[in-house]
Amino acid sequence: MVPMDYTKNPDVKLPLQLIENMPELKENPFRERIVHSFSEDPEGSLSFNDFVDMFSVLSETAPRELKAIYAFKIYDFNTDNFICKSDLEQTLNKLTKEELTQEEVSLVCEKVIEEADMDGDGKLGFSDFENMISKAPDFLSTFHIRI
Ligand SMILES: [Ca+2]
Ligand SMILES: [Ca+2]
Repeated sequence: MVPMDYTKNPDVKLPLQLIENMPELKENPFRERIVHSFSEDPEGSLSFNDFVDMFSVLSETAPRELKAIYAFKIYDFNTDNFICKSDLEQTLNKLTKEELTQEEVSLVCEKVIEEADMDGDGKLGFSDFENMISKAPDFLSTFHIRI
């Protein structure tokens, strides 16, 4: 889909469906969220630059801070710039492949928020989130692409 001649700066868009099915992403439970976090349109298609950005952040050598920023965007399902209990529940359901009961998921999420919520507003802003991932580095392992 990408033309060989890139000199005229063509407007190439890669559709979400094509990207999701790439071998690097298709096993990732967050693939749709990941692609949407880098996309500038509601359909989730990526321009060539978006595509390059996505793989830079996903690469093992990307700085931790950058991964944290995108992890926050990816886990913020309703895009209100906070990670609330329902965002965490959706995250956990994906991470555990829905092996936990809803009650267990709910309890774990309450516990996570209780421990990470430094300013006590009941939800996680970015600095709360950074605090959480420093205690539970597994949250960033989503970004390890399997090749
Ligand atoms: Ca949210
Ligand atoms: Ca908070």
